[in-house]
Amino acid sequence: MLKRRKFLKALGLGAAALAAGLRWPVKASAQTAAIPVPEGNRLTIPPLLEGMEDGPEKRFELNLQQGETEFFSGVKTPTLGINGSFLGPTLRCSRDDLIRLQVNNQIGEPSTLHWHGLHVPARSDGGPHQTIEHGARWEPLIRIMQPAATLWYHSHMMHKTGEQVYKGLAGMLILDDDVSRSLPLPSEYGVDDIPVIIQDRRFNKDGTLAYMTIYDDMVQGMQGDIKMVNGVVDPYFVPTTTKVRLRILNAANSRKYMLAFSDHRPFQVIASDGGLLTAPVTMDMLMLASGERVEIIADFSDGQPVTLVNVPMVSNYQDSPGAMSRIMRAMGSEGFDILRFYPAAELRPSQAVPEALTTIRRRSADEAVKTRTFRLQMGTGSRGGGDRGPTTGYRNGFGGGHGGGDYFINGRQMTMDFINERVTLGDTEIWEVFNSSPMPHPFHIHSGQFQILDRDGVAPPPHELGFKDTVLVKGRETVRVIISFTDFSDAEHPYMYHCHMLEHEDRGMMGQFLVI
Ligand SMILES: [Cu+2]
Repeated sequence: MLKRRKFLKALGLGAAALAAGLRWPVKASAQTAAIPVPEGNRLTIPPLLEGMEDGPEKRFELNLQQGETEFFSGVKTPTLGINGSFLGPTLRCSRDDLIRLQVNNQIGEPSTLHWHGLHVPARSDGGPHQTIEHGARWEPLIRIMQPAATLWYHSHMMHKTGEQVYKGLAGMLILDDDVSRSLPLPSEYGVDDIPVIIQDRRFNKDGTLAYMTIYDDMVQGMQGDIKMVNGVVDPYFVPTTTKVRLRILNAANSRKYMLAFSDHRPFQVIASDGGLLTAPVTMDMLMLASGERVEIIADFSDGQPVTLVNVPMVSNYQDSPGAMSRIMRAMGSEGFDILRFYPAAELRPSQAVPEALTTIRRRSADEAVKTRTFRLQMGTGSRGGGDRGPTTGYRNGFGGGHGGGDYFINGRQMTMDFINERVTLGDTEIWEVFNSSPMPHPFHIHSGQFQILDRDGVAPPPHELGFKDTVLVKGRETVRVIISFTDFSDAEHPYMYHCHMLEHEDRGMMGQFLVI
């Protein structure tokens, strides 16, 4: 039996913290009132895999496997993992490295492994066309050609990405370079340089993971009541240094997180998806959508316990009959704890965060030779009509409105045999992404990193001025990004672009492009 009490406790803690005005209630013990007793489960750090030197190559052995994971003590949940039962090791390598990734599939069904954010030839990208059958091995050889960054890897199996990632096929990929190594940033993995992989899950009463069991899952993607970091439910971390670098990855299937510390303490954002920003940006709240990463420096020098929380947001979506209004009004409205910090009694002093981090040349719109437009569409029912497609609405039993259950880009759903766009090698282009639906969609482009030009004509905020591979496009918003297709020509293997809410991707909100 699942320990229901534990579930409720995990939720109750969040509610309590928020009721107290986003302040973590310090727990007093009988002996020393000042020292709080850690509650919950110690955060586990994914093992670090730096590759086996093999001549000019570094070899990484990655086994996709089935397993069982004890998210709750005494309850075994069937899961998938890479070299383990749930999630995978953190892969770490450097610019100019030649890495050989030996991926073996033992999960009992076909899968793929995509290197999210990595600038690689399309045939090595691990997208839906690089299927690895059960029992087979896939072995791309990749030259690292980009700056230091926090990237990740995950299943990208056609129609099954959501389910396979949900079960555990994901992990972090860290790139270093001379710039990142020269900076006095916290960089001791697992000590003051911490992967924070945020996900949420829902469980059945028998302890199995619940996937796509209610109507809302299809509309807003999978969202769970149980929040976890690095696969640990109700986690805490004990900082031993005054500053800690958190490499935060939103690896949730669809949930967006509005991140903040429970006492509103500021933090410094030092990197976005594609690597370091030019300078740290001080913030106290930050939105991270599925697929996005951010590196922040958190300061624990006051020795006080504090919690990384999700801040509840109040929706201004119109209150009207129908599922879309209900879902939109509820979306993001729940506050909860993500990761609690209990600083050690003695903290080793960290160096000050440098005022300058790296150099980034901002591109201007007039460098682009072409603008492509992408219209993100949620299927509507037969009441809607228009360009929303034939497979939605009443006929599928999902009613009308925007929540038809199928998703489109420019009126098409992704099919494996249709190339949507053809790009000329060497070109710089503007991709203008318009979200015709009320729901925000994180838009991800494979092949490399881009820069955000503007949102509805307005320049992005400072923490979005660096390189990105995933950008949140809010309801009815138009986001323009500028991207160069510099290196890999291939007339046969396409790259993908898609919504990173994985259930939207699996249900059609994806397309393919060739670079020729
Ligand atoms: Cu979407």
